[in-house]
Amino acid sequence: MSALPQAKYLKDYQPADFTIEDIKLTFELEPTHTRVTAISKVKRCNKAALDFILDGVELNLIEIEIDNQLFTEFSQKDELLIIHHDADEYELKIITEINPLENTSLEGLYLSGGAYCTQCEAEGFRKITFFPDRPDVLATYEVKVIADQTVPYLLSNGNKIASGTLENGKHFAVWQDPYKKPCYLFALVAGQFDVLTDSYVTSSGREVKLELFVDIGNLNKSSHAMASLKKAMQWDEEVYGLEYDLDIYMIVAVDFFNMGAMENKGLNIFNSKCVLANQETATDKDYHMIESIIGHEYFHNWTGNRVTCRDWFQLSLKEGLTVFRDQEFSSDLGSRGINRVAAVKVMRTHQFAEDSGPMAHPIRPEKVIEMNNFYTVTVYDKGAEVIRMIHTLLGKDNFRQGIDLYFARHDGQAVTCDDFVSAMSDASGINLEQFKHWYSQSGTPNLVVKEEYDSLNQRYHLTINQNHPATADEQEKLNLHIPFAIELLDENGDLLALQHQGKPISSVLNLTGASHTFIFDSIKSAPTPVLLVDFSAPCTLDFQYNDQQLINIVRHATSDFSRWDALQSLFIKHIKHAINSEDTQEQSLPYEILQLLKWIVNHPQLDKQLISELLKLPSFDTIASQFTVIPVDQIITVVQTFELQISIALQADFISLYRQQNDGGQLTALAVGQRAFKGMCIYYLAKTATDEIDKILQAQCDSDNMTDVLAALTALVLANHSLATAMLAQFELKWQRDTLVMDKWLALNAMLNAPNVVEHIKQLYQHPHFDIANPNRVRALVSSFAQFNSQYFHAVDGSGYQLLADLLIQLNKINPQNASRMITPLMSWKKLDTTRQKLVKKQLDRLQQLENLSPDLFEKVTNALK
Ligand code: B3K
Ligand code: ZN
Repeated sequence: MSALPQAKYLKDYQPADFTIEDIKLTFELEPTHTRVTAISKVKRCNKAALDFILDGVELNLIEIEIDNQLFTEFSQKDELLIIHHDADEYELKIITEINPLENTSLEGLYLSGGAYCTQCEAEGFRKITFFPDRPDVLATYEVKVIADQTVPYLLSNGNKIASGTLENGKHFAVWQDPYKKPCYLFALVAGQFDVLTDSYVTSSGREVKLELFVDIGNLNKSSHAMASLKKAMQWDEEVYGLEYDLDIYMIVAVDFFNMGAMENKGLNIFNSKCVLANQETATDKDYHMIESIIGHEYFHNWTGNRVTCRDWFQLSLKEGLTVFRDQEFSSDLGSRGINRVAAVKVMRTHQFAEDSGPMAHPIRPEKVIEMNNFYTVTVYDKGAEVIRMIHTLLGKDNFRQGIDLYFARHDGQAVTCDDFVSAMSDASGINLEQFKHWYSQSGTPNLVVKEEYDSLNQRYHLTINQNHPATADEQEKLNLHIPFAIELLDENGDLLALQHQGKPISSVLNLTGASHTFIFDSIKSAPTPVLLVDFSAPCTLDFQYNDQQLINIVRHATSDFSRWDALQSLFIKHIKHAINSEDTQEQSLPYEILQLLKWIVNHPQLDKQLISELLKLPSFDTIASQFTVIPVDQIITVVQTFELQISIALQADFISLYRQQNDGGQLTALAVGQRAFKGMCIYYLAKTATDEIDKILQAQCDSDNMTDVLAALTALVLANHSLATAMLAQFELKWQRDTLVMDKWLALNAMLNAPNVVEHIKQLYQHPHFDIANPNRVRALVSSFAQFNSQYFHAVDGSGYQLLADLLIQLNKINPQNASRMITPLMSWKKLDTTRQKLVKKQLDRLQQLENLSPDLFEKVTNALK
């Protein structure tokens, strides 16, 4: 048996012994035997170091030369090439051969639907050539790509400096990237595409060529991505004074891709799902997602590429910061409240679960087996929350000065999270020493808040305690510096001034100790506190709100986020109450809440998209996170009961309001809001079928707007409506040739609320559209099932868990990275009841016993079973 995968530790970081400052690469592209010639300038950095050690995986080594002489003084061990050579500087030439066609891991150089493409982050460059594959080795690259003329576009990073034809029907292009970069930002693409070209003039007046490469025939779906790119370029100039730095910016959309997109310098590679959109084929959510990912990858040009990570433990340096930047970009362009709601949902649904499960890790992990396992909601989304807290503590202007200082100090370097925090505190003069524990400590702090109103002195006291539950990776925790934003409302919902002893108090309270009492003067009657406004810190909150206080917040709070948050608390409070109570009378939503919902849906001023968010009950996972043992069946029953109640109580409102919406298929914020609102109405309407409602549903299924069609189909599927099967068949017939739309169809099938859904999914493995080697297909079908079909995923015969494990066993061989991401729904098994625990454990045991279990799955399964 091969040795078990080994962990690497942050504490063991050492600077590189040798560096490569310049590399010339030549690729002679052939599907099964691509020849890669790498000529590097090697320099010894550590005089005491003996050998130059390079990484290489699945490479066929052909020849090595040093300073133009054949070189044989090397050895190979595991996945390392060891060069025994005394000189301090030399030219190293390595020729290797690789097989893109057989590369199903989608890491390194592979073929995606006939096009060559690369993915090197985190450690994929070692599948292309031998190299010190670590982010602190920064080099300039010159890349020559040679291929048959049947492959017209030959692309790599930087600017094209030469191209031409060769003998034997071949041609070539040479690219030069003047900016030093780590090898994870290397990219090569070669294939046949349609190209959308455009240009952008930067604030200093330089013209940048923009090129978007899509599969032949897809130009009619490319304009939104291009428009988004230009908006992102402008936003970064306006908000951070950051301009693009090369003469050309290219984006390529490919079908086979492990994640959303990749920020390779000057040549972003995108999952086609995150680029292609038109009104017929993409939903408003897709449009929003595309804009935000295009922005995200563009923003990496500075936060990630110009300043990169010293080592992979520092991943949040670039990812947390860039997610924060893309969230702000979306909020500036669209609705701040809605964007905040979306970000907080990710935190509460996924990040809190990760932090309380077997893979808990700080945003700067200390121990890693497979780096690809750490592109997590913790590193990305909690990382962004940590940056947001710095923004809150420093204020907008200081934050901008901190960013300026960060670039002034570190442009062109590979640095650490500590370097970032130092720039922030040096620029602002604000001490962030205690705050830094957010980087090293995992887990979700729990804040217990108590109030006391002293009517005699008209004083209000708020006592906040911070508690830190132990996590799988760490028992002992430190107190954190927590920015705790509040508002106080009077009984009419008016905002009260915050003051103590005649001085105003900032609405952001600084909690640093285990417990602190804050005192507010001149409060004339017991107020309603709005706590953790805008989710000012990634914490859970315990406060004994009564319904009236929460209703007051929903009706009056200044922040849309806080209104939504209060309504979520109200729902959760009553869901928990219903689950814990024996009395069936208690298992329904109280009349006051139904009245509140009626008031909301009929509100003339509230943004329609916000209304549709407000009306949604919390997700299964959000509710589950409230329990130590997840009452799966009860959650499902109570949610169904409440939704049915809402749909009956508001049926007439939903029908008449539905009929009033007239979005005309536009893309304006107003029209997007109207479609979201209609979607919410029919979601509830589908639960109480009448002839009139059926007609509405049928008509919306026939719409030529994908947002509408998908909303109608989702409503039918989740309500187990008699029209569901026929409408899904109609959809399939219409869209069978559109790959991305067919993924939506797969996902809908996986969500069918029907006892035979597992068998149905197995049959769909044979569908001509399904391809187990394509992550989009696999996730559309199986992850949608695990995430959105809680009832059947958690079926007590274990069939849901087995379906997922069977798939993971296959994916372990084909694409370990994808397998490892898809195992998430099995990870938190210890929170299930004992019957279900046994069923999941059986599947985890099966995985653990696999021969050739990939390091990716090994790390997850081992932790899960600990
Ligand atoms: N940096 C890439 C993610 C790479 C994932 C490697 N498994 C995309 C992004 O965050 O922008
Ligand atoms: Zn990123």
